[in-house]
Amino acid sequence: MVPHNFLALPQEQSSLDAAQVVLIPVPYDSTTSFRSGSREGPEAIITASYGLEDYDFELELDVSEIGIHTTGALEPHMAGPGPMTERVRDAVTTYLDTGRTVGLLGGEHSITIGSVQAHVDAYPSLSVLYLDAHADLRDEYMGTPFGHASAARRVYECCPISLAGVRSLCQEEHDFIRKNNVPVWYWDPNSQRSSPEGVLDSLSDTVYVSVDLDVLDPALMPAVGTPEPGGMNWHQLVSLLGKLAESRRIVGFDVCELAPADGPPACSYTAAKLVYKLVAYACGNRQGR
Ligand SMILES: [Mn+2]
Repeated sequence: MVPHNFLALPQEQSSLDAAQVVLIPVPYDSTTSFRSGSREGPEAIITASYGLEDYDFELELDVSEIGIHTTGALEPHMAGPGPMTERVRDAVTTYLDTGRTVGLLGGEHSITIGSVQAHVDAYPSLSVLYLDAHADLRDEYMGTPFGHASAARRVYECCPISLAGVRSLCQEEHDFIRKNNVPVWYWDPNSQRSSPEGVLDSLSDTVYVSVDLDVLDPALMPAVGTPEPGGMNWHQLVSLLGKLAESRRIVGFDVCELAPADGPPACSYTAAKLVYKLVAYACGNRQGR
């Protein structure tokens, strides 16, 4: 029988004792506005990961040797997004306290809030690289301040945040960015408004990476709740993360918003590969690379 965990690893590489990285599946999509379905994301990522090669050709590293423990799925809190944020924060804190690197498998993007809160407690100098087609800077949306459209705004309140890949904004968000000088790399290849260097330079040495898969172009990643045309391609995303890992320590991450029913199976595989890359960039250095 195939072990049911990320990369289908044997016990020697997937037990908590053996693992440097803990992945927490968070099948939650209560506040998604346009299309739901990201509650199916974590399971699709884990299943797709069975087909990944353990060896990473780019990094010349066997990612399975890092040791990856996949926890049981975090149960959605039915009292609403506020209590759910607390639940995520508590779960992440539990594993940070054991010295592990924690990654979340989403689930909608609101799960980032509790995870970043937990990481700020553990790493007071944390900053966040937030990759998303949308700015997610609304103070509240549809009656809650803890929804997916406000995730970056709540993060901004607890540590410095830099956005990349943004190509859709409301007026309130655009004003907020200008007023507060939030570093943003707008995804508009013809624009002189911003650059990747500006965004990377603005980050502290200890970085949490949050990925909304809609940062990718919908031709590559249609399986998201709010697809937005004209996004990054795979190599642009991965090389940005690679550049980040060269100069900063990635201490935690999440990959959110995969709604597998909205796209072909390749999307789940792409999401799984991104998780795998983040595991490698976060912990690969400690393997003596
Ligand atoms: Mn988002």
